[in-house]
Amino acid sequence: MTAPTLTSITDMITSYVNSQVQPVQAYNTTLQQQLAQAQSDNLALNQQIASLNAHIDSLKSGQLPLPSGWTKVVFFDDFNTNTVDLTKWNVRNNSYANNELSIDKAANVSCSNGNLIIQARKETSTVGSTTRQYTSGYLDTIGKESWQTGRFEMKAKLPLAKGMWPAFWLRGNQGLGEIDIMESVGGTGKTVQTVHQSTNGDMAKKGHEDSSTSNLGDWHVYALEREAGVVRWYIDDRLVFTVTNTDATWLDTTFNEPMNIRLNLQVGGSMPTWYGLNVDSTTVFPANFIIDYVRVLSR
Ligand SMILES: [Ca+2]
Repeated sequence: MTAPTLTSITDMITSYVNSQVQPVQAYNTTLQQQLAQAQSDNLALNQQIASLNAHIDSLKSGQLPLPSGWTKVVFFDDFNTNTVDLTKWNVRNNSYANNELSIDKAANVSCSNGNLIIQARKETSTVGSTTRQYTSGYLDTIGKESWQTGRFEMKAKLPLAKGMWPAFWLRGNQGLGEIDIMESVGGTGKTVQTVHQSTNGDMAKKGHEDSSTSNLGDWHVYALEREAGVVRWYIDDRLVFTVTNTDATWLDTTFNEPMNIRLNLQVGGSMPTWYGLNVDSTTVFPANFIIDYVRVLSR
């Protein structure tokens, strides 16, 4: 037997030490990576907490968060009242249009649990020589408040019953231009966004049909931004349609005046018929168009 040399003993010790140290170093590296990940996660969580706290503060103060670039609330109705605020809205009673099958009644417009409810009912109603089999509701801000530019928002649940025609729209105070922020026909699963040069006759229009929003019976925010030279439509902050004065040379001349807000629910009529989804015996009544809030923002 050969006696171990000093060199071989040193090699053995070095090898042994390395075998012990290397796993520790590897473990240390893993720990450093986990620490870095934890610090990153912590940073992200803190950012989320800060964002949620800001949201809670805004809710406590009665203000919804403002979208980027919009700094002032110039109109807001959260419908936290027992009845419709008549300083903000006109509620139509016994009005009707030729392109629908309902008569608008003030009794079909109410506030409950912080929401505005426009209810379509199957009931006979007569105004003058006109008798119809359905009633519904219509509000507007005519003569109260109007705006030429701004961001117009509504958070709402749409009625999905066949033949329902809820709408959130704008009309010029004097002219015949119309901007439909949101129209929908129950049963289509779609919303429609349109700007009309005129509602009288067959004049120009630009429109879009959006089918990318799932379950229109749940809460969604429908918004429209009108500024010089452009109109933008949003659903839940997703830009769905834009019209500029290059697309529509008549845009700025048509909407060169303040516009009032219209909110209504029609039963049957021209648009449901166009979709082949007019109201019929299978339509379930009552049907509710439920609105959490309406607001107008300025830059
Ligand atoms: Ca509300």
